[in-house]
Amino acid sequence: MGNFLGIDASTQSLTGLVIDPVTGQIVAEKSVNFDEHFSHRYGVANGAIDLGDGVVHSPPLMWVEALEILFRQLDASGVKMASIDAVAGSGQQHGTVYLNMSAAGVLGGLRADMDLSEQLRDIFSRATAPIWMDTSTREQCTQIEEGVGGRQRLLDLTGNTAFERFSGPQIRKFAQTEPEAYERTASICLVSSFMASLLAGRLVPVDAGDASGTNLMDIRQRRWSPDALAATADGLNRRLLPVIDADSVVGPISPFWVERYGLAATCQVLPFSGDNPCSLIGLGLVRPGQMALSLGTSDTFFACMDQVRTSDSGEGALFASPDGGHYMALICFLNGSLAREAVRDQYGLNWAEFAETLRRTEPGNDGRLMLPYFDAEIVPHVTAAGVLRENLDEGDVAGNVRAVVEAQAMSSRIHAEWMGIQVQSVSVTGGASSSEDILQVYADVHNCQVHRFQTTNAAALGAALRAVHGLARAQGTPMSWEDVVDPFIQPEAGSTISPRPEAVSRYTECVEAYRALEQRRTG
Ligand code: XUL
Repeated sequence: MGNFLGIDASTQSLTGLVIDPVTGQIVAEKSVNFDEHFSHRYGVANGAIDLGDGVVHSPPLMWVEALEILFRQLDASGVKMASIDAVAGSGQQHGTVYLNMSAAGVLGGLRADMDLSEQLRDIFSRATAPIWMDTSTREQCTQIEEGVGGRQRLLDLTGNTAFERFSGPQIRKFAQTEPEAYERTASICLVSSFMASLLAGRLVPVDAGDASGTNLMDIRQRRWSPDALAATADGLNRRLLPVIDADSVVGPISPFWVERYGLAATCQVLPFSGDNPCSLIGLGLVRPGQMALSLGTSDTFFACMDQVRTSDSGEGALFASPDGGHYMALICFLNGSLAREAVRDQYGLNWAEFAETLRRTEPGNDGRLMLPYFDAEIVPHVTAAGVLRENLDEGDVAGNVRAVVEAQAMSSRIHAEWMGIQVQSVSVTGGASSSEDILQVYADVHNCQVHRFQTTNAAALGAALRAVHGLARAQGTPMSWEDVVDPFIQPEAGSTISPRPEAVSRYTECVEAYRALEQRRTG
């Protein structure tokens, strides 16, 4: 067995991670940060373009350019590109990429002597892609729910009520507001399937994990729901390829990557999935009842479940797990790292000072609370930005630092109640999971151990592990999910964080105070 590559196309960066499944080691990990490379050329900040009124897009051509930079970096890192047996990936969820009728032909005839971005410049019917941070489709959400026979019906059918960021409402808005461009659209990809298409040199379908984040897929059947398609936009069925099993091989990598970067012609491409579904695998959540936390641009808190369970309040999301059998329950906080950064920047701190401030302040923050809506929020549903402080002065640096982190941790506890899981331990990933002081707050608030791992990039790792599992199956030597993931999910020695009894009991009260404050604000 050779090496396996997982690629994570996230909001702010593109990461490649190569694993050796035999030794259980990560042999290379490289990241291309979008702002660093492209803030001038594409006008992005934090990987996105804020167009106002809740409209947030990213340029897909930027992801194309980043993919070539990533392959150059991996090559330079000393990894033998020809040793990669298969590649799978992960993409920020919900974002949609709109392609015209030339796309399939151009992807199929890529030339190795030209940059990818140069060749793909004219394949788009919409220059930018709305991403998960876009909150501008409330009207379309209501229309889609009504169109399928009500909110409850959409929830029963797809596992989710209509969310502004989900692909269906975004597609509907595009069809309504730019009908000519929609007409010119031959194919609609998600970020995940778009990136997979670049590698395969042909249009690759969406897997069931990421398709669950569209409001268009029948969650039990794992295929597009005709009713949801009809309620969303005319002619949508012919613009989408059928939903594919995440564990299937789509074909060999395009000769473009073979000739230009030395990949083996036999290297196989598997479908990409969403970043959260891939993190589920990368954190080893292939058994029901386990919980994990991802502290990234968004913060997400999620669990592996063995059956469909939906959130009555409609704020939780449900996805099919890319392991093929389970489900993933998730809550997503838009005010994740961006809120932590807003506080850090407001008080002119660096991360070390931020951590030091957390360390010297008391759990419970002496009753000082913050609702950290630096931007509109997904969970709980808050339509406009507005930070609220209680017993907390805006000039109080230490109080604000602790308040933002405690708010995020307490909110994750309150809003995960619908999952009905007795949290035993939490596995963590994402950039901020390297901060022990932030994780201590989560351990205390959830009264459980918090585990950290070899990499903070579980989405890319999960993608690489999916490639191992899928290729083994395709080659007639199937492996169990446990055998695939276990070598990579041994917590780093000495890195587990345990709850502190005194802090735990203090948070029992604080959580109720926070819940009451939140209810006053959100009605
Ligand atoms: C999940 C969500 C985000 C994105 C970006 O529903 O919207 O977590 O996947 O990471």
